This record gives sequence, structure tokens and C-alpha cells, in this order.
Amino acid sequence: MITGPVFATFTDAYLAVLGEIYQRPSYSTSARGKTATEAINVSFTIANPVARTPYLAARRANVVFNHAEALWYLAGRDDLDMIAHYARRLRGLSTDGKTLTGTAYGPRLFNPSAPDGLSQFDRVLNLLRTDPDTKRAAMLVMRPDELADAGNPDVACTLALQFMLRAGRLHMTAYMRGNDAMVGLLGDTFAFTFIQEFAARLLGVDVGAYGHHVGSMHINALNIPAVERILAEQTVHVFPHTAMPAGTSWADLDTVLDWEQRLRSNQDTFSPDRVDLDLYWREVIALFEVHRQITHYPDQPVTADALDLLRPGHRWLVEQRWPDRMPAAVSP
Ligand code: 5HM
Repeated sequence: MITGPVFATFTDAYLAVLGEIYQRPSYSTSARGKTATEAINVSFTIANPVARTPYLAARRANVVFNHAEALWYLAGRDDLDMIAHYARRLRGLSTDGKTLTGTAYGPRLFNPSAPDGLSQFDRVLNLLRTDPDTKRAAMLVMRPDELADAGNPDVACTLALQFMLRAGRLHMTAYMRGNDAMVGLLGDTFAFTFIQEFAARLLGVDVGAYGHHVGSMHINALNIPAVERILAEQTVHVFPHTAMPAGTSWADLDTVLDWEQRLRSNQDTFSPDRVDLDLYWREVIALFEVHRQITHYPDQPVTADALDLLRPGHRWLVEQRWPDRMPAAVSP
């Protein structure tokens, strides 16, 4: 066997990684003062990367943040204004109080760069169009100079993302120097597979498998109780996984990002009849509408109308995450 295990969905991979590191850690580490249990050289494949959302009651994934982070990357942004609105903890990684560096993969992947004025993403997609079997469609993330400042609080954990177009399907492989198995693994896999699916739509090909290779996969000691709760969860919640629509374009993302900005700053209220986009993207905007109500009206429950716009799996996650903000009838 020269390849790692293949899991059907992200949830299957997540539970296997957490279980293995929890039960049989290879090392106990304290890098930068953080105690962790670790396995090295961890690799696996997810057969269906569209199944990227874990429906685990004990994990209560923040699906609004997951979408915001993927869109923040795709928009080539590095600002705290957008991303820390969904995850305040990220402020702690910023040195200037305004931007992120290592954690902000977007500018490195999606913004124009020398010498041809194209982004890495544009270059690899062009390459895949002209030489579909290429082994060169790799985008680098961590930069050599990131270790020059010994006090740098935010060094990129991802080394590279690679696309391979094989038998008409777009595979993606992520290479990471380190990955937090409970927190980072979920968000990183969500965002990278979202980028993979978007790239497949731009190329007009099917989505292939997603490979994940990590030097240090670890569980921080502080997260052990949460990992125990996740591993003890008995009920498997199953919801349909919805694919990104064919024909999705950069213009669609611009519309979603425009709505995200207006809802984040509470300048607008979303209603689906005002957006000429596929249901998939209207439902993503509805997540930001629900989040608008949660953050800007802390004393009121989210409206049933807004919750009704969410697809069942996302609605379930929102109900798990913010149970005290649900209308009385749907409180779990
Ligand atoms: O000391 P170090 O720079 O490796 O700390 C960063 C921590 O954030 C590690 O636990 C790393 O695995 C995690 N991380 C992650 O899992 C960080 C980033 C940001 O690049 C990420 N995933 N995307």
C-alpha cells in the first residue's frame, strides 16, 4: 500500500484522525509553549469533497465562518474586518491590528503577481486548459521569509495546493507543515475543497478526490475534552450534500461577497427575490443574513423566515451553534 486511506466524506476522515491521535498519539509536544499530542506524516483522501460539512452535534461547526473563510480566500483578502467578524480569535494573530499574514492565503493564491500579472490560481487553471495531464499545477502558500522574524505569530501552515486533472475529474492535494486536528483540519478542508469545487466549475469538469498530507497533525491539550465529546457522539446525522452549480463564475462570487459586506455591516436585509443567482448561492447569502441577525440583534431570536431559507444541514448546524437564538418552536 503506497497511498493512505480513502474516506467517503470529511466527517469519516475527521473522526478517524481525531480517534487515532487521541488513542495512539506518537508524540507529546510543546512547540511555542502549547502542549499537544501529535502524529506525524498523516495522509488521507476524501472521495467526495462536496461532502465537506461535519454534522456532529458535539462539534457544532460554524458553517457561516466556514463559508466566509472560503470566500475571503477566493476574494484575495487579508483584512480582519471581514474574517474576524466571524472568528474573533483571529485578531490575536495580527501584528498590525488590521490584517493577517500567514493565515491569509487569499492574496498568495488569488491576487495578481509578478512577472505576468496573473494570480497563481489563474496560472494553474490556464495550464490545466492547455496541458490537462500536467503535474505542475501547484500553488505555493508558505513563503521562505516567514521564518526570518522569530516573533512572527502567524506563519502559514499550508505549504501548497495542487490540482491534477485525471480522467475528466479535478483532484486536489493539500500539503501542510502542521494542522490542528480539531479546529484547523475542519476549516482548512472546508475551504480547500470549496476552492477545488469552484475550480472544477470554472474548468467545466467534474470534481475529483481531495488528498490531505500533513507533517504534524496534532490535538492541542486544551481541546482534549472537546475531542472526547466528539468521539463519544453516538448519533450520525445525515443531510444531503449540495454541489456547487455548473456555470458558477467569478461574477457570482462578487455578488455573494457584495451581499456579505452589506449584511456584515447591517446595511441591508436579505430576501431571495432580490438576487438573481442559483439557489445554492442564495442559500449561502441566507447564512450571512442569519448571522447578521445573530450579531446585530443579540436580544432577538432569528426570524423563522430567515431560517427557512437555509438548506436542512446548514439549518441544523445553525440550530446547534446558536440554540438560544432560535425561535422558541425550533429550539432543540
Ligand atoms: O506554531 P505554529 O505556527 O505551527 O502554530 C499554528 C497552529 O495553527 C498550529 O496548530 C497549526 O496546525 C494551526 N493551523 C491550522 O491548523 C494554522 C493555520 C494558519 O495557516 C491553518 N490551519 N490554516
